[in-house]
Amino acid sequence: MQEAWKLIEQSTSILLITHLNPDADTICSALALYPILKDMSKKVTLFNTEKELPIKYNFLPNYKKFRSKPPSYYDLVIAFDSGDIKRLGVEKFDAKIINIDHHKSNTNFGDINIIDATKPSCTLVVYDFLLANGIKMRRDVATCIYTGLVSDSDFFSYRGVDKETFITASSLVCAGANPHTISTNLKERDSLSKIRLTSLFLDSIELKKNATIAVGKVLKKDFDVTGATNSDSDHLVNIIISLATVRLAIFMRELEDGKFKFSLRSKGDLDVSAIAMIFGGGGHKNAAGFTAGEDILDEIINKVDIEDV
Ligand SMILES: [Mn+2]
Repeated sequence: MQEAWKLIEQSTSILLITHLNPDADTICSALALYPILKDMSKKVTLFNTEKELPIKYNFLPNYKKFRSKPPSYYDLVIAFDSGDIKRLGVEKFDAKIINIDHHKSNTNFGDINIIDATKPSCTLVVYDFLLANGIKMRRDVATCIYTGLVSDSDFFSYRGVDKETFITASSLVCAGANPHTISTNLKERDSLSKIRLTSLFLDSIELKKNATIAVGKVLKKDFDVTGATNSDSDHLVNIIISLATVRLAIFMRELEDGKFKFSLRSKGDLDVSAIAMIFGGGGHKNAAGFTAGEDILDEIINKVDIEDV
């Protein structure tokens, strides 16, 4: 962490890069570091390859400063919440990379890698990074770190949330993060399009292997009909893992090229990041994803060994 800080101090123009289909965690990790680097008089670009970012995060400080084009010159890249370099949507960088993440499957693609798979969010790795380098917590930074935390842990419910998490959350609230405001912004700003997409998804659900596996999907045309955006489908996999008998949930979203983005969720010891890695993806033990053709669905269902419930 000190080495990475030194690298930041030596740099003049820094690219903060977030992953494809950005979620609150990747966005908030970059936004947490942004004002700190600006205070150090660095030139800083908040970057995501996507032209239109999810509107629901626009309550976050500096969110509108995100750009979809990198500057012509930068001498340091900091990547957030991305298990591999591919997920950033950029082939190659002409500068050193600091890789900050919490995915167990991280490929250590950076020149410096700050990976802590015990953390429930990447923003908490950023939190440790700031504290390790003597940065005092402040309201705008705490708001971003707290938002990434509650979003990625589904409000303190996933694996990796422990005593330490609550101590950190408490210090973030002390620094000015407002749990109610953040929660309202994350949970109560949905579009009707999202609810209509959810309805189409519910009709697609199928149960397999004695109802231990649930599969549901949304097609390109479902987005066209409802007007929903990609991020409007982020919650769908959680609906099917909520079924009592289900131990593996498979959500499929059709992409422009006809392939599918697979999102997997599991309960207990079933390690879905291992499954995702077979197909070139990655993630966490109970939440992972990858991209592939529809035909590999049967392969997963046949391969996965789930004893009868
Ligand atoms: Mn994350």
